[in-house]
Amino acid sequence: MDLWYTEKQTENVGITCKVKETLHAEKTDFQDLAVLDTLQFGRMLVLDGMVQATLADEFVYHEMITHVPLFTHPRPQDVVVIGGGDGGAIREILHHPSVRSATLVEIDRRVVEVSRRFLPEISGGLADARVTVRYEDGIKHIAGAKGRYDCVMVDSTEPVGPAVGLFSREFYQDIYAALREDGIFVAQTESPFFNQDLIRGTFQSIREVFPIARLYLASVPTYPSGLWSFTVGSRRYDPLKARLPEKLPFATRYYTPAVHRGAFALPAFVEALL
Ligand code: AG3
Repeated sequence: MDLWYTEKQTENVGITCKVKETLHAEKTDFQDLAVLDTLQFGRMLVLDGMVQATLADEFVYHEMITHVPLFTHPRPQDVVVIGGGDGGAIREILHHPSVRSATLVEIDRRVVEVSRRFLPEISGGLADARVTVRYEDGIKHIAGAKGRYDCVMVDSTEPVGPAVGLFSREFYQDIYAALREDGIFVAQTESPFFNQDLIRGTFQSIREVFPIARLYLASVPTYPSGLWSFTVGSRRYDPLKARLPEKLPFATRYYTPAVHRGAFALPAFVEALL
């Protein structure tokens, strides 16, 4: 018998993958959580019916959410990830030699535990001595962390359920305050095809809070529409003017200095949202 999983991405569009095996499924205190083994994309983490990461394409998202801000900042030392319980962003952050602490603030402990068990390729970095995992509300953590971080990354789910507050202007203000005076922040901000109001709204708020606001893009096949956006808010360093190393100090599969620069070249319909 063939087994297929469909994520309904909008009212009228879905992505459907043939499933080899359902490795795990549960209802946590916060959301539905599942790990599927798919034929096309390998193991896949699904939260509330939405694909968060697959072994085949997670490198795009995790390299782009981390290396763009971390190579923009000349010497990032203390980094925090809000959400991101799969550990993919942490894995990439740890490649940066200047980083001395990487804190993961995940509200749902089960996402971390299940990722550790079924997705070690993604979550492996969580065992590193520089990493602290805190199971708490990211909004409260940021509100209580004045001037503590060089970089804040918001690696959230969509703005439904536990992640709603992570897309608010008040939260961006608290992030500004949680950063050192030259700190930089990045958030995943959804699809420019399907989430135009969200992109417009978050960009507007981030621009009101930070002196520098920039949007960039990357191609993630398993996310809605396949084209994904990230928004940077920065207190001093402009990711467009970053002095990037000619040769990276570690191996990557998507991020390169040329991709960094190119990711900020926006198609006209995206530019028009800002
Ligand atoms: N967080 C953003 C995933 C959003 C995908 N949306 C969807 N499938 N409808 C990814 C977290 C990875 N660490």
